[in-house]
Amino acid sequence: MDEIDRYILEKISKNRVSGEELSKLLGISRTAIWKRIKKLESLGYKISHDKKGYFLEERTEFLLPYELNLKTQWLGENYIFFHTVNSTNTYAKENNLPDGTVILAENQTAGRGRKGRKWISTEGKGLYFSIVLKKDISPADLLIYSLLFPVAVRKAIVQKIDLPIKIKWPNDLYLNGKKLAGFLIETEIEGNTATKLIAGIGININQTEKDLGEIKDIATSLKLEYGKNINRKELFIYILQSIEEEIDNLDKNKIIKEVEKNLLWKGEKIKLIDENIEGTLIGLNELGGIRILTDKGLKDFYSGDITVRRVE
Ligand code: BT5
Repeated sequence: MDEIDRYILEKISKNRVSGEELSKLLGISRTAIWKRIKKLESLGYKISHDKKGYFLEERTEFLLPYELNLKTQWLGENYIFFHTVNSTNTYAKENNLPDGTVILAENQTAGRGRKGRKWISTEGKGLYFSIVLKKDISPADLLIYSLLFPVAVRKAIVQKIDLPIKIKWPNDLYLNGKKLAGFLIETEIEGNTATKLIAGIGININQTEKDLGEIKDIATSLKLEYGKNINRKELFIYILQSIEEEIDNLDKNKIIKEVEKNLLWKGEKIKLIDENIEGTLIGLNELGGIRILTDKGLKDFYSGDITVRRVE
């Protein structure tokens, strides 16, 4: 989208304007105008055309940079939009991007979960994005950073829509027993310190059961639970604000408290698949690890790769 596209959009959003008039105003051919209209349509703008000319009926649903009025200071100052990409995390990994970069895609062809698992992205229905942080993060703070993202995303959503969203340690969001959002935290380590952190965030927003397909029994969306379509642009702007705020005022104890307060399966019997441990989920310890009461006593776990499963 360049200045000419934006000029056309501006014109046809107020009045119906003919191709001839646009062509005169811009000093380009009518064919060039037509091509640009087609391009705008491919970006999701709904444009009608009759004898009198073109008219913008509806703006695009897609989160194009031009459509977003971000309220953040530094997060998303560099904002990269894709209609389709393999994975926003892979893009962030393979490119040297400045601190605070946000990459968003409407569709991912190879969305990733943890440990080679897949993340399913339905075009235009969710929020799939990655955040690049370029700062030195000590090993002790890494867990806090990975808890920060679900805490901030949860906060932003519940402030807009009152829903009982829970945090499944270390970093999934659950709603009414199903997965609403997943987080993939990847780091580049030098020596003992992380120098680059990529937080990949996938949130189901307007998916129907049909959109979720094979995962409909384990996954849900805000629309499915709330019963209404959600304005993704507004919510995304709010989520970035919430994440920026949480990073700017990084408070380890507050983050741990927030997770503890909204912890999924707290007090219930759970299983750590990888560790082959079963016990009662007590809560979080002062470092952000989870505390489990097993038959051998209290045990704490820290690794972000642990998968918690409830024992039925
Ligand atoms: C995650 O992994 O939950 C991390 C997901 C991170 C996705 C974002 S999207 C933007 C960025 N770019 C990427 O390529 N990834 C990040 P994990 O905890 O391993 O969970 C993966 C499991 O969640 C899968 O095996 C499925 O069972 C389930 N799943 C897949 N897609 C889902 C969806 N859309 N909603 C809910 N559950 C899903």
